[in-house]
Amino acid sequence: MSLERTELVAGRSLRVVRGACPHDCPDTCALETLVDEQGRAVRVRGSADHPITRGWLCAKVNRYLDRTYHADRLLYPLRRVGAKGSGQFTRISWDEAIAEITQRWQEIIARHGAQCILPYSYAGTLGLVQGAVTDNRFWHRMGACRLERAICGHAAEEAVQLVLGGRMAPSPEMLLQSKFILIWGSNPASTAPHIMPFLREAQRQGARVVVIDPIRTLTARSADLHIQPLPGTDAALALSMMYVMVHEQLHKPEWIAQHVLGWEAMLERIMHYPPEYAARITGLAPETIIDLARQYATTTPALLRVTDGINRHTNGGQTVRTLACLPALTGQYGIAGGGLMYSTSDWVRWDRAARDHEHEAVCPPAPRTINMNRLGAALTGEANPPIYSLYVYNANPVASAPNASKIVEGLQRDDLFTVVHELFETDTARYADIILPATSQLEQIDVHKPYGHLSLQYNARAIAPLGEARSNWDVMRGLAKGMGYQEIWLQDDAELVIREVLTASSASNPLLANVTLEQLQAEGTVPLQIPLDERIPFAHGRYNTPSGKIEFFSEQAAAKGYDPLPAWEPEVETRVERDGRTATSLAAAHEPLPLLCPAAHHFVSSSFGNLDVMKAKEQAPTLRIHPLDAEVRGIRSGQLVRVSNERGWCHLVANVSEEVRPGVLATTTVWWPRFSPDQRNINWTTSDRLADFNGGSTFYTNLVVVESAEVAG
Ligand SMILES: Nc1nc2c(c(=O)[nH]1)N[C@H]1C(S)=C(S)[C@@H](COP(=O)(O)OP(=O)(O)OC[C@H]3O[C@@H](n4cnc5c(=O)[nH]c(N)nc54)[C@H](O)[C@@H]3O)O[C@H]1N2
Ligand SMILES: Nc1nc2c(c(=O)[nH]1)N[C@H]1C(S)=C(S)[C@@H](COP(=O)(O)OP(=O)(O)OC[C@H]3O[C@@H](n4cnc5c(=O)[nH]c(N)nc54)[C@H](O)[C@@H]3O)O[C@H]1N2
Ligand code: SF4
Ligand SMILES: [Mo]
Repeated sequence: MSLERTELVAGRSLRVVRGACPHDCPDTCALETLVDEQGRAVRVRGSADHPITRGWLCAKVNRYLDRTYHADRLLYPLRRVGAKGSGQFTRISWDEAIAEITQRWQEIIARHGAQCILPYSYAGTLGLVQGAVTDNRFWHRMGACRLERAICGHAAEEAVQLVLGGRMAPSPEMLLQSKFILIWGSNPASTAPHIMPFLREAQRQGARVVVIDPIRTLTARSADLHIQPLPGTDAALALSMMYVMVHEQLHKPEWIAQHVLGWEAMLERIMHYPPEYAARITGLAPETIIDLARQYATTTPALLRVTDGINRHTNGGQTVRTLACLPALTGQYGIAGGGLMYSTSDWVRWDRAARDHEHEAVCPPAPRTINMNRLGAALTGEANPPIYSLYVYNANPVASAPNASKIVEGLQRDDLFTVVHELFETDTARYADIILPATSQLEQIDVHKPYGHLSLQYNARAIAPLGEARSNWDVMRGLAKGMGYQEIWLQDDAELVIREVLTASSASNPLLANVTLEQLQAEGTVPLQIPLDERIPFAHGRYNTPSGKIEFFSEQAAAKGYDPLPAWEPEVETRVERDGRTATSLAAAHEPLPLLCPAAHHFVSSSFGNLDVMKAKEQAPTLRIHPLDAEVRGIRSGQLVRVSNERGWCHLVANVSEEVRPGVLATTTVWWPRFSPDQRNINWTTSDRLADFNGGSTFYTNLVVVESAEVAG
């Protein structure tokens, strides 16, 4: 089959196997793995012929073989022999593991019901089979507790849905058509690196790039202008930009009249945000706001890039909703190089019935749902009846979920039966009763639908599973057998599953027309079938909202109890008063400051956090603090500091730096607790409070006190 080529390297004939990067990253790179005669992968590289990957990989996945062949890979099922969390395990067979797990589950189901079994998973792999299918079929058949997968972009997704009716970002190539690129609370140089060459090229062609971020990120450093507002104030900034546009008549009333619902009501709201007022809230100069509004409104096409970073605040939903309205004021939607670049997820959706089989008569009705942001709370009393078994895969909640001390407390419960399916003995796996070894992406089959561009990517198996590692779906198949579930859709292998979902999905979506498993296997990369004139989102002027228009005013929002209009609300934890009074005053040493904990350049959440080479590049779990704030607290670079609040504390290494604006702190996400001072990371301080929209996470609404650890002891 042409899905495997060979290549002669130093006299050796190596197989070239096509794959997909499985990580939570909008780039979904096309991989090529070179495999030697012994079946060992010797190199992983980016495909040269992929329109976005273009022959290179990021700093993390370039070292994917270090991850795959890491000495710490879990190779066999393990059973706990010491106390929970002690890390003492003994090897068992797969048969023993499956028998023990299914027996415990049968007992729990008989005594308490399947709603007391909670599967917890997120972004280990974004593949169709090893992600979505695994997340649904088996658990629906069991009638297990549902998981609200709200840890990442839930609030933003709902915001974009309310305004535009779907996530229809343009593909990165469209950046080349832009003349003004506004990157707002997004750091693609680290989190979506393959858009950077397009951004550079656009800049060379004369486009202006402006970054709005409280931190001087890698992306901000190469921008033409960097604006640093206080966190959580962006909706006020956007409303004020609209104020300037309206006052200076830079907006397009005819376009708005034709395409927007609720302009009159919105206008009234906008009038509350003159630049002088927004300046006090955002901590910016009024002139900065006026200039930005003028530039944005008078350069066309103007593209606004917003990603999930900015939505992780208690007001994150309304913030993203307000930002999504901005392009409409000057008619940027529907033109090449203009509009909103959030996510491409809704160009194509997998057929849900084929993917999940939730509709099957054998599946019990949906029981309760638990929001993953509340994991710790759920394990320590919030769930009633209690959770008696937790099955973790594709996730590392002790490192990556908020309010981690609660999670650890829950995981120590004697009456909780915890199974963790993992490649490594993570801080979460340490608390397992049974650990199951997982395959890496090179050892499994899958297909990937990206959220940052418009090509499907097949992932062929490049090497045999290491040790006794099994893929997520293969474990589900084994557990289904162990539970006595007979359904064929719980036994199909990965290829059959892909074929079934593709067939059903292409029947209802012309963009997938004629895409077959064979084509994916032969070509690796298969672009969605989008005619040229349909590549510009919303060029037809139709929006998938109830009114068919861009909705500034939203009945749907009102029905959910939200403000029917976009708005700025202060965060729940903040130094910013509604009238902006105290926003920019220097905080006294004992006063708390807002702490941001965005993505690290060399980790993906906690993934890669156990590779020495990545740890070395990230250096240490640092706290960036502005010289003015450091001085008040007597803190110098390199010393250990303690950050704390009512939820918890952790130690970080101070980095006194002008990369953060005064009054704002920053660390990076996330160090493994076990590689951190005191075995705890920043999530010992982050909040499990839910965002304003859709149960979203609020990692970045986090006030902490900072003190020298030498004083605090
Ligand atoms: N290298 C790397 N790549 C990743 C990841 C990773 O961990 N590492 N994670 C992946 C995942 S899971 C996701 S969801 C995406 C996230 O991709 P991004 O959204 O780009 O990532 P973040 O770093 O979370 O946030 C982006 C920026 O938002 C800024 N920000 C936070 N709050 C505010 C605010 O209130 N106002 C403004 N203006 N800016 C704010 C932060 O300072 C940060 O620089 O990246 C993916 N890619
Ligand atoms: N402080 C702070 N915390 C954050 C964030 C933040 O900005 N700040 N960002 C949040 C965001 S945006 C996200 S998306 C979440 C992500 O949270 P998680 O989804 O928990 O991500 P990771 O911590 O990377 O854990 C993924 C785990 O899956 C495992 N894995 C990989 N492939 C497979 C596989 O095929 N099978 C199995 N069984 N396991 C596999 C990996 O080894 C890894 O340990 O983190 C959140 N946490
Ligand atoms: S993490 Fe992102 S940039 Fe890196 S290889 Fe994967 S898809 Fe590409
Ligand atoms: Mo995420």
